Amino acid sequence: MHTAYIGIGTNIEPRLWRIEQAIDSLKGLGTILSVSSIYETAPFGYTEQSDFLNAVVGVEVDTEAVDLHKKLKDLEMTLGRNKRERWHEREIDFDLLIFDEEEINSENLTVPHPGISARAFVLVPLAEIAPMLIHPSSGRSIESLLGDLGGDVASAHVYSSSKQ
Ligand code: PH2
Ligand code: MG
Ligand code: MG
Repeated sequence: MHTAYIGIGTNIEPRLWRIEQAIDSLKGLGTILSVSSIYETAPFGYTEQSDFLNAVVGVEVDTEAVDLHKKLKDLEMTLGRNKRERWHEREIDFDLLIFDEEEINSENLTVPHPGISARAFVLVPLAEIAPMLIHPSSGRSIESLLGDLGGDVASAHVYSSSKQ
């Protein structure tokens, strides 16, 4: 068995419905271990777009990371994701953030996800459910990475409790 943390994001209405549907769809991949609250977050990167809803889910799966990544891409299509430019608005986005202690650097997949330590929209929900988790490539806890972000953390606030 493997433990994976998956980031979810959407900034196309109906956002709450989309993110709840996305969280629900992860039940088909394995056992849900933890679900963060849903956060409303300012757009990171390309800022001329609507605010996102983001959450992070911990799951126990019996598939390898590459297969899980493929399943997440398939789920994005099932949930109605349309192709758009990188960084731009999206109906739903799943990101494989962390998979056990694995470090993967292939053409199609980088694990841990390279954006984790710079992004409040990932670290805030991840720290809610797994503050002591060690980020494999840096060897630092999620809580301490979040501490480095300082003021950016204000760009993520709880929008809805997703505890189910
Ligand atoms: N996803 C992006 C780009 N920017 N900003 C926020 N707040 N949340 C996201 O999920 C997000 C983003 C690319 O995947
Ligand atoms: Mg993403
Ligand atoms: Mg993605």
